[in-house]
Amino acid sequence: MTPGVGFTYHCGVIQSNCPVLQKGTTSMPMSDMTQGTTTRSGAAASISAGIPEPESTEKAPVTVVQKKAKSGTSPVSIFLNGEYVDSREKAMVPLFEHGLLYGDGVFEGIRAYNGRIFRMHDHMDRLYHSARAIMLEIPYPKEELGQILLETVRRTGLDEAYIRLIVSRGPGDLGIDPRKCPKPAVYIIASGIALYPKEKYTKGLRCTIASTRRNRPDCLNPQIKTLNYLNNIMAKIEAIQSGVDEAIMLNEAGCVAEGAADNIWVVQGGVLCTPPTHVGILEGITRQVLMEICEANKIAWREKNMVVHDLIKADEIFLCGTGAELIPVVEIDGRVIGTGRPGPVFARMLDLFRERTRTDGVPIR
Ligand code: PXG
Repeated sequence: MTPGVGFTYHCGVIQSNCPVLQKGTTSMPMSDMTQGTTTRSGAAASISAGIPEPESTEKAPVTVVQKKAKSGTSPVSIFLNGEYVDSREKAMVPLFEHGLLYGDGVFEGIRAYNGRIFRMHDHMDRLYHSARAIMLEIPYPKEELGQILLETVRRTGLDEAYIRLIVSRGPGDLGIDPRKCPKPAVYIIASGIALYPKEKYTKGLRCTIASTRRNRPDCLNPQIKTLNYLNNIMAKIEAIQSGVDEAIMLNEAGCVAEGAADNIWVVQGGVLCTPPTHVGILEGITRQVLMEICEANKIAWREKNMVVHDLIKADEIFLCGTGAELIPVVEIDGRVIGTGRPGPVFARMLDLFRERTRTDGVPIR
């Protein structure tokens, strides 16, 4: 273990928070499970019996809206491996699909703002790089897949949308051998998105440090955006079981890596710090956009190796990702971060980010 970045830096509550070490939390009436995740006592629902529902998707996200829809009730458009489908019910994938059987595939989560696909080329590049890493040949040239993506979103009629682009190994035999899958499959879903509830953006998230460590790059490199999200989901389950909103993950050496599905930024004395890629994180596109915003606005930033104590000492912390956008963190394992309220650096970065999303991107129509 790297000297100075081991468990000794940990704030000491991980083990007690670890759901897999807890006993007696395996059953809960369904009525209690709908209480949400706002209190520690109310969140001890069993994983096997069902994870408490996220808070209502009826609450609007923070983004400026034009034609926007809520997840579940929103128009949906699907590209199902060659044909366009306009309902969830009609969109079926084969049971022998290796994306389902083994998580063998890659994906992107993309957003459209104001009638434009935000950072579309970055997402396409990352998708093709991920596919190359797992030796999966995407059955379309990048330009053509981009056109299919745009057409799928166009068909929703939405100006603000969430897009899931999936390329899987495709149908094959039982058994992991990818050679048994003759044709990779492409699926695209364009619809609305359920974000964190609105008040989380103004009040901030309560987080836990997950005892589940981020995948080691020499086991499954977090830079590859694969369909295999169980590492992250295990961390998310820990957050749910601890009654908080989100999990922060460390790498195997105890360095701060990222959120369960977001990158992390830590404000230290006015400088924005984020872990470097080699710690073992997804090289997030929102993270990249924030670096560009810092450069353009002469805001001090750096990539920095951090441990849990750096989080506890931080002036501000926030997470960023395509789904969550920018969201503040105000508590970690019971420790108040900064003032306990979203800070001025977060507010400024959110403003600058929103400004970019209004104008940046590939037009849908
Ligand atoms: N780290 C991880 C592990 C992610 O999964 C990010 C960082 C942020 O990357 P982008 O490129 O989006 O800035 C992600 C991506 C969801 C969901 O439903 C979120 C992601 C992926 C899949 C689903 O919230 N985040």
